[in-house]
Amino acid sequence: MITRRLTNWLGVAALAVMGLGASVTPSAAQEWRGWNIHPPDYPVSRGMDRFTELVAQRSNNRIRMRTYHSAQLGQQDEAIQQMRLGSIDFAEFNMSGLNNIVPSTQVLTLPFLFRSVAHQHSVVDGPIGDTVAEDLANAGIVPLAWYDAGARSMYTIRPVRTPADLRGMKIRVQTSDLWIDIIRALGANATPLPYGEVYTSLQSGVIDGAENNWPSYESSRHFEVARHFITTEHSNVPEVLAVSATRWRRLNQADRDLLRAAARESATYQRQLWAERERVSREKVVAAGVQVTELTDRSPWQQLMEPVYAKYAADPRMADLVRRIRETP
Ligand code: GTR
Repeated sequence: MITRRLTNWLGVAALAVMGLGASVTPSAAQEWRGWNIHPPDYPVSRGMDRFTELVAQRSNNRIRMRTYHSAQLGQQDEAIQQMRLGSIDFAEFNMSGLNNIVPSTQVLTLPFLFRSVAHQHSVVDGPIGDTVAEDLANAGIVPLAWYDAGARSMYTIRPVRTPADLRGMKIRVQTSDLWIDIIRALGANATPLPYGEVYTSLQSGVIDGAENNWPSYESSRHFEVARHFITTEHSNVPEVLAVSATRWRRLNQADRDLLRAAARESATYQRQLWAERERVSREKVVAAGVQVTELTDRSPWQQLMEPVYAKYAADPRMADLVRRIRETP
């Protein structure tokens, strides 16, 4: 990589010396590198592709971006660090991986908080979303638009019908203290692991289950190894399409507006794709023989979350955000 970059630079320098540089200089050296954890056909990936196409078109190819799908640039924790350092230029992140770095993201992760997709959209697209976005920007990650990630549910290698069935099970979580506490409050043991290690960890018995939305459960093929899914829908944690503060600082206002508008349009598209993909993924895994337990009464699960709220929504700023979310129509 370094060698190739050096060659590009040397090539550009040589052409410039020869007086031919003007038309070639900006391109290769300025391609933005984007991180994405999902495979190319996933709604997030297609949303990101739409974003980069719109930016290329509207900037007449002045801003050229390339998204590396399928975690080609590493797992989430590394990508977050690289974004903050400016070695990744843009990315799409779930809030969970940011919980330990930017506390206000915890509010959007809290269990059983959003009443519906529409409620979540009013929260993230409004002043509360802007507050969290500002905190993220101060941490080096500048959000441009909120993407959907649906409701997360539990899936396990043995059937689970009540929280008591989870007792003693090892459940994978993302790197987030809040997630560790959620799983503990349910009586299970939380095991933080990168997404890319969940499949083999289920297979080898390192963990007994994990939790995610239908599209991730299906596209990661976790359903092949954890055959029991219960619709706990315990968290509707959203995701953001963001650029690194390093890049953002160098943009003028017109380019910032261009990027924001393209990101918002891509989010509208991603949200449409999301709703459809949730249905299709569910159908696919059911057809593949997954046992689905449809949970109608979530109150026993919800009651167990009291200590989580006591810990994470105690701070006055957090308590205020939670109150405002509840009051958002
Ligand atoms: C997915 C989400 C990813 C990542 C993953 C995980 O649903 O889109 O960003 O958070 O879950 O569980 O690691």
